[in-house]
Amino acid sequence: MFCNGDNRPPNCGKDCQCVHTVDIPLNAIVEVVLVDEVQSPNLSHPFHLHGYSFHVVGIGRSPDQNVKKINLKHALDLDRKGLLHRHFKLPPLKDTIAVPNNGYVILRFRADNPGFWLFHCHFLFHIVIGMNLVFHVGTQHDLPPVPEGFPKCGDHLPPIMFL
Ligand SMILES: [Cu+2]
Repeated sequence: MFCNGDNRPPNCGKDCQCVHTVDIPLNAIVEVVLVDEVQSPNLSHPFHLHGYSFHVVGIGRSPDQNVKKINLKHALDLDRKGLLHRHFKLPPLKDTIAVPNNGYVILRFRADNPGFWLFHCHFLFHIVIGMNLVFHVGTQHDLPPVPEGFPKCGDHLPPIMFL
């Protein structure tokens, strides 16, 4: 079952388990804003993207000293006020970035590599509780053809022996 923040499978229930996918058109410019809403002291989630390097155009904590804990709503409010700054002069190119504890990070990349790409926190104990999703870039039509002789499901099963 596939899902995302706006769509859950019907009758999936409270503990819904589904593959979180975000569909992205091929060659789109993608901006991702990660916000650390559930702060643990001294823990910054190292987010890793497969298939791409991304530009880190923004990183930081809330400039509002009265805000003790950042959340998505606060980050969006800051962005509407122009207070989530983006730096476009030589932004570092990375495939992993630590989201600052009680902070945010803003990434951008051009989606020019079609396929299904995992985007996840690199702590295994966070992967298993769902801190990951799949960027689905392009369509099946955009994928290169499968090489001739490429193994298929079942190719590596041992032969059934008849006595
Ligand atoms: Cu994490």
